[in-house]
Formats: sequence, C-alpha cells, structure tokens
Amino acid sequence: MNPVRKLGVVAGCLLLAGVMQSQEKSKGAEDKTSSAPTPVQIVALDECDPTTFNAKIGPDFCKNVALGAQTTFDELFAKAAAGTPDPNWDFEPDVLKIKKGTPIIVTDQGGEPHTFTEVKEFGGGFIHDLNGGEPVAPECEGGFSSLDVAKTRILQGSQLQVTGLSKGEHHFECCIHPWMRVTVEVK
Ligand SMILES: [Cu+2]
Repeated sequence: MNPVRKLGVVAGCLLLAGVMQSQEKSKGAEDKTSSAPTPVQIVALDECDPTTFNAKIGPDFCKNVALGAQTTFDELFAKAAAGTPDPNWDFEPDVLKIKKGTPIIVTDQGGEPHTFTEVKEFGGGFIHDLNGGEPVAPECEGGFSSLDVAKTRILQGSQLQVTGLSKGEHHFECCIHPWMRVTVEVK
C-alpha cells in the first residue's frame, strides 16, 4: 500500500470510530431521557347539561359537548341527595399505582370545573347539597375561599400536575363533587 492510500485507510477508520463514538453518546443521552419518569394521566369527566347549568350558575360555566349524554342541574343534585350520585362525574382511573417521583397530570375533559384535592380521608365537599349527608372533608372546608382548595382547581380543558408524593397511599377527591375519588399508591 502506498503511503497516501494507507493514510486514507487510517483516516477512514478514525472517521468511523468518531461516528460510532457519537452514536454511543446519543444513545447514552436517550437512555437518560427515557429513565426520567413519564407522567401518568388522570382524566376528570362530567356530563353537565349546558342549558340548565348555565341558567343556574352563569353563562359559559358548563362548556360540555354532551351529545345527548347530559345530566341537568336539578338531576345532579337529586341523585346526590338520594345517595346515588351520577357516575358520569368521575376521575379515571380510580386507583393508580406509581413509582415515587412519577408526576401525575390531571386533565379536565368534562364540561365544568373540578378540584383534585388531597384529603386524609374521603368525605364530603364544600357544596353541602351534593354530599349525600356525608360530613365535609376538612381539606375541602371553605371552598375556593381557601387557598389550599383554590390551588387544586382544574378548569374545563386545563391540567393540574401533582408531584412529590411520598411513598404510601394518598387520597384525592373533587371538593365540589366528592364522589369523584382517586386512590394513589406510591411505591
Ligand atoms: Cu368535580
């Protein structure tokens, strides 16, 4: 091999080594990204009837595209009072098992606001007529005049992120519709 060709082969090898090294590097970077915990999703659902809800509470309160699945304002209260609250007001899933450090993202895909409030024990919310006789959970007391409740509010179409949960069992409920409940087990 003449010296010039030999140099070419060496340069080629070096180039290849360089490419392999940079591939190795980007693989390493990818691994780092994928080891960061992927957030888990919870959705808040409801089927508020825009006509009756907005007549009672105000324009644009309920922004639900109900397509025939709506519950009227009075029906919602009647069902809750009877102890059979409307199952379409719901967090999904109801039970979540996560590793410590995994963020939770709650998205309100219903038509009206909800809260995702951590409580020590499940109880009623701050609208007494929706509690079916259950005593108010202390964490929900005061409604939105309480900063702690207001901070956990989720408006229609928006998200709330929950991070930093300690290991063990955590209870979350909606302080408006207290039958909307989630248990999170952190391992
Ligand atoms: Cu709610």
